[in-house]
Amino acid sequence: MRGKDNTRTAAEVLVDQLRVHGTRHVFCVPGESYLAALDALHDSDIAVTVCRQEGGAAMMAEAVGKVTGRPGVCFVTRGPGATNAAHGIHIARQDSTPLVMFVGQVARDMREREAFQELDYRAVFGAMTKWTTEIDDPARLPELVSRAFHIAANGRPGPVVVAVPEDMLTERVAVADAPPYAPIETAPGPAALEKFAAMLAVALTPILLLGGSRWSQDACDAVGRFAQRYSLPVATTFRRGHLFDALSPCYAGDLGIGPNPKLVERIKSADLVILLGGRLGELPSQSYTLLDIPRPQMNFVHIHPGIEELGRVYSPHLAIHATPTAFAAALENLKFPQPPAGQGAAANADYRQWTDRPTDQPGGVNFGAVMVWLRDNLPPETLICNGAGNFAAWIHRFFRFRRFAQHVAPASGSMGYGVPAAVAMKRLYPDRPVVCIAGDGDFLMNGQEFATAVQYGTPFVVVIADNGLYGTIRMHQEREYPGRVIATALRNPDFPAYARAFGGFGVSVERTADFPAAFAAAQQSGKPAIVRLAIDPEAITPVTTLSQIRAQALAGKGP
Ligand SMILES: Cc1ncc(C[n+]2csc(CCOP(=O)(O)OP(=O)(O)O)c2C)c(N)n1
Ligand SMILES: [Mg+2]
Repeated sequence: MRGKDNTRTAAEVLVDQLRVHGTRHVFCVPGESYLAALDALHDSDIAVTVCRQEGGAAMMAEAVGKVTGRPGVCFVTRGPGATNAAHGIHIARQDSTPLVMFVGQVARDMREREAFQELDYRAVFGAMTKWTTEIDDPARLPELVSRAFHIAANGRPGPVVVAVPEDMLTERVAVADAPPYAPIETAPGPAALEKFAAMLAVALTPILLLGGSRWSQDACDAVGRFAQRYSLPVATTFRRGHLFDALSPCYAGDLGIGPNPKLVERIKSADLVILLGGRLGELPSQSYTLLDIPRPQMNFVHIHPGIEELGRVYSPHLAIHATPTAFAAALENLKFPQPPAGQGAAANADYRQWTDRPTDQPGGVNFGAVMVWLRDNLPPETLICNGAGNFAAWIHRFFRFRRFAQHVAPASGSMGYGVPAAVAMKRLYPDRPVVCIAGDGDFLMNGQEFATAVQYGTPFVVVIADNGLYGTIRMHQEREYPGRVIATALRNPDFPAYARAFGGFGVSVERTADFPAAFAAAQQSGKPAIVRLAIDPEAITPVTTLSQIRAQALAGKGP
């Protein structure tokens, strides 16, 4: 509260800046290092979600940043809190997500003594963030928090860490609020657009790859219209399936782990590859084998909002420094000297053949059939959240994303993301259905946030593909060291009982045919729910079994 002398505590100034910049949600684990900030939140209209582990809190904030394009915000305490939260910071970095994390710091007069839980945040987070700072002077809070939001959200978005010493937060100061930050759009210039149109006009086998952040539903729609107008094949890169309507007649499929070999061939033999928004990192580039480095073998156009990404790995024939939102808007008015040859339908036929029907699988539950049931029965406003593991291969192959930000999952391949993301989505959009799809390993990495879901009465369904394995790693292990199993088997808890112990709903499914009823019961419970699927460990990918991988590896190794 402002005093008669027009002063506020630094903590109040800080929380007022969050409001100015449009923050609606804060995720936290409390600490004595930032009690004053918590107290300032007490009287604000910002919704606070108290979590069970800072990794969960940071991932929730990251998920908010991912779907809104505005910085997600979390608060954590010093040393152990901040290092727990590093998991979410790394995801924001790799996924280009705007995130601002505030860390309580020891009092200013104790610094440099290695006081209780003291860390040098600039040193610890320097390599992981776009910017890390510590605010000593409460009068500079409006300036520096404004800078944090601008840096996190603009160019290639990413994480910012702001340390706030405990004693600084309680100082009183008379200072004016900053104006709200606004996203800065970088638009393509006329010369670049002309060159782009000329390259596309003469291309015989062009393909458009979508990725990265700084998208919106409008931008996705504009790209969709453009692609259809010219029957241009469009693929989405790893974990960015939501950037293109999978029912579009131009959709060429998901370019991530285990993609359709025909899609890989189509890209390799394309005479023009247009990469809009993404970086084409290790996973979508198939371990950097798709495009030659530094000069791709085909004509290559790279459009990215971060100037530092253009020419970083690939030296493009045409580099355009623009946000996907601004570039998509420019596409609406783009005129071609002649329409390019359209192969959208052929690419889409390949995609449909790859994904229409689930593959055969060993065991009672066919996870592909479950995914096909979910895609056919969930309304398009459903948000799908997941972390990492082989189970996600079935999502990428069989689910069909229809809307922007419908898929909330880490391109960084980080386990443990699905449950926190689902909590965050349900806090943000209480009226939208949310489904978390998890592996048994993946789920327990942040399964404690199931308690947060129960605490806030945020019902969503977690579908756990329980194969009793860190399956991804077992798969690699069998390939590299066939038969020499170590550290990849899991003895799991009774997942439905776990759900019930937390105050949720739980059910186990042993046969594919029982899934629809179990899922319906989970939804109808009105509680956070777990549907545990008994997955045969042999069903390691949609196309191969563990035994086949082992046999192939043994055959290849020789005596
Ligand atoms: C935080 C984190 N730790 C470790 C890994 C390495 N890793 C990738 S997948 C995986 C196993 C996933 O197991 P599970 O969730 O059960 O899925 P499955 O592969 O069995 O389907 C591991 C350990 C990772 N990606 N992220
Ligand atoms: Mg598993």
